Amino acid sequence: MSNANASTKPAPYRLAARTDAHQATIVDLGSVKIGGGQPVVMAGPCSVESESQLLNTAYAVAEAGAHMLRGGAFKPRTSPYAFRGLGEAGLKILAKARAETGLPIITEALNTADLDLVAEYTDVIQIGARNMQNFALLEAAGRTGRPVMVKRGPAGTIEEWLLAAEYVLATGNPNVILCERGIRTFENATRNTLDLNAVAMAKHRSHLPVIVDPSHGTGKWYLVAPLALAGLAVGGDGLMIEVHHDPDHASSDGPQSLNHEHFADLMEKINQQSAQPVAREVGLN
Ligand SMILES: [Mn+2]
Repeated sequence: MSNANASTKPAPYRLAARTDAHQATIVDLGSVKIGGGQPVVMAGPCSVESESQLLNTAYAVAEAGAHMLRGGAFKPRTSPYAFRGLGEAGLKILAKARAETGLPIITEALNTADLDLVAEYTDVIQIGARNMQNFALLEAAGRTGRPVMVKRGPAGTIEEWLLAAEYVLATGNPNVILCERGIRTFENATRNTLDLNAVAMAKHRSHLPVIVDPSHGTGKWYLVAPLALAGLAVGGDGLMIEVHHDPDHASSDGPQSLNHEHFADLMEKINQQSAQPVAREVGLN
């Protein structure tokens, strides 16, 4: 990666920076290794709505070959009147789904007051895009000792995103994952603009694994599959995909959620693409 024109100025995110001595972090969850060379697919509904809803989708994504289960119990919503999650009841449902399917879980902690509770149940703590610069939350998440996934804020630069990861690393917690989920641009045909530059750049600048979220990145279910494949082709270590058994009636993010059948189709395409060495060679892993 060295180049005669490369700047020699040290990166401000000294722990997150890729160096000759620190080439790639693997976050090891036992059965799943994030950053280990095989794409890790985290799939599930935007929100945990009920036990039957979550278990239904958990079994479907496990059957299709997903590696982890996602689902929000504490939901940050643009409107205070929108569905804001089931809270601890939702965490209990996620834990039950993990016990039944064997899939490790990832769920968001919205604030420091909920952090210990979330850490008690989850395998990976998600810091949501709107909290990327909530530095108290980043540090507290780091101190739980659980792996932490830091989503890029919709208006966060790549450097600000890596510095957010640095806050977690600086607590002594090495298990940090980055997630690109789209940024706000002038374009309004899609919900956000999935920044694939940032995926390749984060892999270039940092040793941390990078997950790509084409669901929030596009906001349109029919754009999720092409952007998921593109995210892996540019070097992403995995994907976060929203899946719902009945997207038209989802409590949140239905328009960007795949149904079970479309998710199974996507998993087949991912497996075909990953089996082609050329596709992985363009990555920076
Ligand atoms: Mn969502």
